[in-house]
Amino acid sequence: MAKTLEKHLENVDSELASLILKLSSVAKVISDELPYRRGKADTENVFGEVQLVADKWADQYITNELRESGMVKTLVSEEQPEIVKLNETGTFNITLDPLDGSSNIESNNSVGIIIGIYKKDLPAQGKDMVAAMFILYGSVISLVYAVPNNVSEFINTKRGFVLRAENIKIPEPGILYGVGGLKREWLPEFKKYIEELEKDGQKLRYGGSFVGDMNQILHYGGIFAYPELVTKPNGKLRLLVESNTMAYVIKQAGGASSTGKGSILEVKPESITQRVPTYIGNKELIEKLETALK
Ligand code: AHM
Ligand code: MG
Repeated sequence: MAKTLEKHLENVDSELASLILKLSSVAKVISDELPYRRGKADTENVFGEVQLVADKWADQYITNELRESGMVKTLVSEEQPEIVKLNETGTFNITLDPLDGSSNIESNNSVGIIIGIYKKDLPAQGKDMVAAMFILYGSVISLVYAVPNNVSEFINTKRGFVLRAENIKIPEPGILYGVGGLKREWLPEFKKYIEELEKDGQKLRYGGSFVGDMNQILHYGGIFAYPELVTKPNGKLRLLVESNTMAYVIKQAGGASSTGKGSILEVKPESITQRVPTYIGNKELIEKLETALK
């Protein structure tokens, strides 16, 4: 019988294991609540995006659960303008996208939760993360967690989260690409790079949910990008709560990330709301991309 998440976590530091388990139960509650929280809230987040009832509720729910757990010192969330102080004696600092891809709720495509786990004070560099995880609400609920050089995936069953794969490595060669942003706003050299991938037989798959789109890259290989755009030189995705976390997961699976000018994980954050052009995938494709953008 497949190992449960609890059993699997016996291999990691016990405090980290407790935090991941806590987040796994939080994720199930959120999935149970989503059918009832699909409307628009009358507020915007710090990025000027209209919040959904689900975004706000998930953010508050996770924040409260983490506060009560006592394990977390501070939290940076996509839905909150400042660093949130939770517990002075907590071991971890967390970055959170409480409901990524929430514009997919209307059409019932995938959404998820993205969590970066640090011991250093935030904002820190992505390379300082001690672990990362994401939960994907797809045809099943899956949970992926990454610690140095090891990425494991679990699916939610009647027995709770059970192991689907461990020591996951991004397949070589990758077969997919997924790119956000208006195509007419891509830089000409990036357009050319994508045309070359197409010539090599790579197939387009873009779902509009970072967590879902990255999970495809983890399983099939390829490259995901929310690139530099003519009108938005830093693209859309947020360094702390989105790009770093997925860049960390893919790195532990043998892949790489880039802002176009070096690894995302090396960027020194200037603010908690900073955005970065985001390119994540197979190492070879990231190297090719950096050459193409030079
Ligand atoms: P969100 O966290 O508010 O949902 O925004 C981030 C999302 C990502 O999931 C996805 O990669 C991107 O925005 C999609 O943007 P677009 O609608 O421009 O394709
Ligand atoms: Mg997001």
